[in-house]
Formats: sequence, C-alpha cells, structure tokens
Amino acid sequence: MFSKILIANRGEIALRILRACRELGIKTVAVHSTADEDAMHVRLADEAVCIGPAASRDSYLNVAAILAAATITGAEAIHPGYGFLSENADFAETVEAHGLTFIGPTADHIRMMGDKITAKTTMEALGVPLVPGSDGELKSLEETRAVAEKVGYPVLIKATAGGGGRGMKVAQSASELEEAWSVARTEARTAFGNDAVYLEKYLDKPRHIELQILADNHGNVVHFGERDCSLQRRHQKLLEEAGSPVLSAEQRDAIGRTATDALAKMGYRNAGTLEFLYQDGQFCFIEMNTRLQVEHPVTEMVCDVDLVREQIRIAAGEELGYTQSDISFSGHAIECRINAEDPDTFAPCPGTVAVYHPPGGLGVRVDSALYTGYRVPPYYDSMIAKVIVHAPTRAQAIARMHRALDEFVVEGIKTVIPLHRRILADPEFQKGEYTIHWLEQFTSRPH
Ligand code: MV4
Repeated sequence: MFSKILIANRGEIALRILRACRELGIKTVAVHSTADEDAMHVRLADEAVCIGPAASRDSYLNVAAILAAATITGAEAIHPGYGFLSENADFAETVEAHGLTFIGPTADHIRMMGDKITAKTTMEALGVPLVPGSDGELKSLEETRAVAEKVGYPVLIKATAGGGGRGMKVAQSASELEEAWSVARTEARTAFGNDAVYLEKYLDKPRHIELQILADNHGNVVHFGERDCSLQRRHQKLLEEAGSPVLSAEQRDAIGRTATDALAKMGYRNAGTLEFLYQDGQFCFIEMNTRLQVEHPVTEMVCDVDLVREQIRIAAGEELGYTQSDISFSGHAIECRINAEDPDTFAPCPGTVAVYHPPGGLGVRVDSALYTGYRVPPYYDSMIAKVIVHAPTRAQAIARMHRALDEFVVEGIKTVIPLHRRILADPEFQKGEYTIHWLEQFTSRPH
C-alpha cells in the first residue's frame, strides 16, 4: 500500500479522496492555486504545495508543477479526482513515466474511451448494445445519407473527440443532413482538432442511465449497479439517483453481466462508468467515463462500498477480494448538487459564505469543502456541495432529501436549493416519470 498520495484536485472531491486516504493510513499532499490558499483541502491535508495562479490551466492543469509537487513531497501515487486531468491520457502516461502510480485506468484505456468511435466499436465487438448508426467514422456525405436512410430520421452527427454533449448536430430529415454533416465536421475540427464524425439514430425520449464498474489488476471485474442521471440542464447533471426508478433487478443483472464481461475481456482496470441511453426497455451504450464521477456517492450508499478506497487499493495492486454475488443493493439514494448559482437564471454566484450550517441526521451525507466565512472563488466550477440521502424506499429518500434541504443553511451566496425543493415536490418527479428533457422543460415553466 502507498504511504503518501498527492491529490491533484480541489473542493469537495479533494476532501473525499483525503478522507479515504486517512482511513487507509495514507499521508496526503494537497496542491492548490493562489486563489485556494484558504481552501479546506489545503487545511486538512498533511502537506500542501502551491502549484500556480488562479487560472486552472496554470495550476490544476499544470502537469509539470503537479509532478514537481509529487517529487519534492515524496508522494508515490496521484489521484486526479474528476474533471481537470482525470481523463488526460498524456498526464496518466507522464505520471507513470516518472515512476509514480496514476490512480485510475491505463493511459491506453483512457485514450481509447476518449475517442468515441473507438469506444463504440470496441464495446460492440464485446457484445455491448449500441444505438443504431454508422459503423465507425463517416467518410463522405454519400455514406452519411445512406446510413441515415437505413436507420431512419431524425439522426445525430457526433464528433468522435466530443462527448458529454459537445460536438453534436441533429438532422430532423434528409433536407437537413448536408448542413448537419458540414457544421458538425467544421465544429469538430475547430473545437477538437479532429473532424472525424459518426452518426446515430436520434432517440427522442431516453433516460441517461450509467453503470458503475470496478476492475482490479488480477482479472476481477464487478459492477455496483446503475445511476439514473437524466435530470440535467445543458449537459450539467443536477440530481442523480441509485437505482433508477424504472429498472428491475433482472434488467440490472443483465446489463451488469454484459458490461463486466466486456471490461474483463478488455483488461480494463480501476473505476469506470458505462453511459447508456435507455428507451423502450433497451440499453444503448454511448460513452464510457474512465474516472471517478461526481455522483459516485449514491452508488456508495446503496452498495455500502467506499469507491475511492477501492480505487486506491486496486492501484496499489491489491485484489478486490469479493465477487459480484457479494454485492447487494439496499434501499434508494438521491444526490442533489448544490451550485452557487441563481436558481432561476443559473448565473454563477461566487462570494463569501456568511453562514454555513449543513444538514445531518439519519441517512444524510454532505460532501462539501465549504465553511462559514469561506469565499467561493469565481475561477472554478460552481458546485459547492452535494447532499446525499439514503433511505429504504424512493419515497422515503425524497422525504428525507426535502427535510435535509430544509435544514441546510447557506447564507451570503445564492444556491440552487430552492430549485431542488421544487423538483422534489413535483408529482412527475415523485412518480419517477422523466427523461433527459424533463428538467429543461421544468425550469422554463413559470413558478
Ligand atoms: C444522444 C441523444 C439522443 N440520441 N444520442 C448528450 C451527451 C452525450 N453524452 C450524448 N448525448 C445525447 N446523445 C442519441 N443517439 C441525446 C443526448 C442528450 C443527452 C444525453 C444524456 C443526458 C442528457 C442529454 C441531453 C441532451 C441530449
């Protein structure tokens, strides 16, 4: 096991990783920008190194400064958290080239999944179901037309270097195809320096359901069930649940078996998430995330597992020590992301937290790096806390989240807590009847 880990991140996820390290008896090194001198992760870590000015590209994305911090502190491994360098294959490779351990998958697997066409063709060959569409890259407009006719309109043209909603163009009918094809290619070239695009049938009312996987370096692969992440706005998730309100235990077992078999054949290691669109009872793989995700706590609550601890153990070469049949699912968990934003306009709202009083009690978890008097800097993501609840049933989890948010005091800055209250009170949400489009319609309704 490692004796010292550098945490290449900030905010709540830096604390989350730091806590797992403490429980494993591992010393921690925090890195921070000049804007984060008073941040909680700096205060709680055993050591802290300033790696540059406020702008992320000069600090949290500064590979040379992070490697220097690891070297001078004698850290043996680096946990990247999510965002920043977490899915940067070159970073993972550089970390390993310096004799350190990257806590995550191999650089090759990060690269493979970062290219969406390679990710899809790899998964298809391993028996994972896909959205009907092109067989890899579209080489010409003529080929694009032929595939669109075959799968039927509407269709989506997606950039292979895109993902997470970036670089997609819809064509409702044949008359829109040429425009969609050329705009998608031009945008892909400008945004990603790679104009390779592919085509999928456009699913009009899917849910976003993702599956959490862990794989060790000894060929053991398990899944921890699904998260329903359909409630998002502009590709920013707002509320996530485990399990999905629409999935049966049998459906979970089936897709879980398909996914773990595929990742075992790939030789994948550490944590990963397979993203699916789920519509009319069918799972269609779209992308894979090769990092720990923001919403991992809902899985931790229903499976009673510490996913960060597992990531660290796996990176240190330990075996999982359990199999799929040892993993069970208990109750229901919901996560509300609390952003420092105006709840109606979503304009970021950094500033000083005049009063901070987090909720507590049975089944309530708050992952946050906030404290009274903390100044939320304007340079980074606006997410300032995650409230996670766990209860025997979905209805009880909703009631518990309502209660927790009523207790939550964050004064001095605006947050999206009032929006979460409205969502939780909505009859359609309570019935679990929503698709990826539901939140956008909900937030544009008068209230
Ligand atoms: C789609 C789709 C409909 N049909 N693919 C957006 C993010 C990226 N991960 C994939 N995305 C979508 N792909 C097909 N064939 C609709 C979306 C989509 C979406 C997906 C998940 C969560 C939120 C979304 C919001 C808008 C569009």
